[in-house]
Amino acid sequence: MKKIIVIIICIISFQQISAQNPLVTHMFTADPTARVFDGKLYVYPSSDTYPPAGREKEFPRFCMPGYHVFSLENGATWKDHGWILKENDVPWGDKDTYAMWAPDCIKKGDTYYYYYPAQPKDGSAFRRIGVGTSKSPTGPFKWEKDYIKGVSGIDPGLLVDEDDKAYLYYGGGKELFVVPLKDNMKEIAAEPIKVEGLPAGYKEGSFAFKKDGVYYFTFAHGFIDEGYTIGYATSDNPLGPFLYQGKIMDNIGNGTNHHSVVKYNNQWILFYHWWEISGYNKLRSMRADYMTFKDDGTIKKVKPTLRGIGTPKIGDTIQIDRYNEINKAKIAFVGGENEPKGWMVCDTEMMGSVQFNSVDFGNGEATKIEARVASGQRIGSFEIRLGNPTGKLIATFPIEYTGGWSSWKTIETDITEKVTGVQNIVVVFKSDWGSTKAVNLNWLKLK
Ligand code: FUB
Repeated sequence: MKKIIVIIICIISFQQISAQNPLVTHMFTADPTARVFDGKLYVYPSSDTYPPAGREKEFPRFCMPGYHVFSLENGATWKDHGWILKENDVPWGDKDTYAMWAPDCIKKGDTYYYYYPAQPKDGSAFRRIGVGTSKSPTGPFKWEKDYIKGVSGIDPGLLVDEDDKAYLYYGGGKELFVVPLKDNMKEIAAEPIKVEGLPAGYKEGSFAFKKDGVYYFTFAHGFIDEGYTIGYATSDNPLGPFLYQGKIMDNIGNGTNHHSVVKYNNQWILFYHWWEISGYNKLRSMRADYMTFKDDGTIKKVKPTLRGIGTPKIGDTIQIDRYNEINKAKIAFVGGENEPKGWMVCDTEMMGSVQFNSVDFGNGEATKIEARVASGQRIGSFEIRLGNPTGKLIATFPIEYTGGWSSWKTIETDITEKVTGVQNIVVVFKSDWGSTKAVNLNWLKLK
């Protein structure tokens, strides 16, 4: 199993990082806390990795070496800014414990405060919470020499209110906690209190935000009969008590689902994690999907999608296998010695189609479209249409033999109509009736 996962990661480690789900494929990322700073979207996840050689038996649990930070560039590409903290650089932390669980980062004034849990070397708790400061959202951070006194637990989630008062939510177990912070953001201003009003059961992943004067306290919640869900409760006070409102996301498979919520470009987004690359729930990958509110302020349950968020523009890779709709076609993970590809659309039957929403054609500058294809036959074509499988035809690719079903080639054709604005595109596969494989398709790109 491990070998397979290693091969997959090697194969995809050269891929362009795109904004479809999972958000990045060159490393395992979990517990994504998303933040918008000065109009730009950042994600602060934890990272999962394999246990170090010889220590495999110690790590049926998570093996988490530290933190990267990512920013969304041009609305469609995640930039990895690299390591901002590794476990052995925690001033107060025990060495080689791989215990860097879910972090958060928040801005107050012109300073960024990064909060993270780690295992303390003084043995005083399972996890303590440390903090570092920076003048940039991507660091470097200056790490405080000691952990925040009076707080022990996991999953720090920060809220800075409109009056500039800051609150730290944290914990994992039957109870979660909240504590106001002093102005310096590094010390507690009162004794922590239990977050009141939450349902029974295991809880973790505290994350709070404010909308229209209402405090939303969101948390991961394990129901005995249902497994791990994301729930939320509301209050008119950041310290509670809260009223449980229901689930934001149902259980999507056994294991954890740590999340955060952010408003970016006037759209609310839920960040969360799953493990589609590894197939193993301790090697996770961060994801994002749009979230909406009902008129009464309650949250509509979010369904996980492959498509995720973001709007590819001219020059961006459109990962068509991260589809909104698929009909008479499938997707599969694919690799090859010289061909890192990730997933592809395959088993494309006659009149099969795959739809990918929100592609930005701008003011109509795109005149050509590229496709990464592999085909073991030469009959037929595939078409690019707008809106639905019979919508306006804007481009046609003849199918050509590329050397086989895993011999990949980039081909190009003209866009025959001027297309503007954000459009949903549909690829329609045409071969002869009875054929179950017109072409394998990896990605598209407007030029
Ligand atoms: O990633 C380790 C732990 O798993 C986090 O702290 C929890 O929220 C859960 O996602």
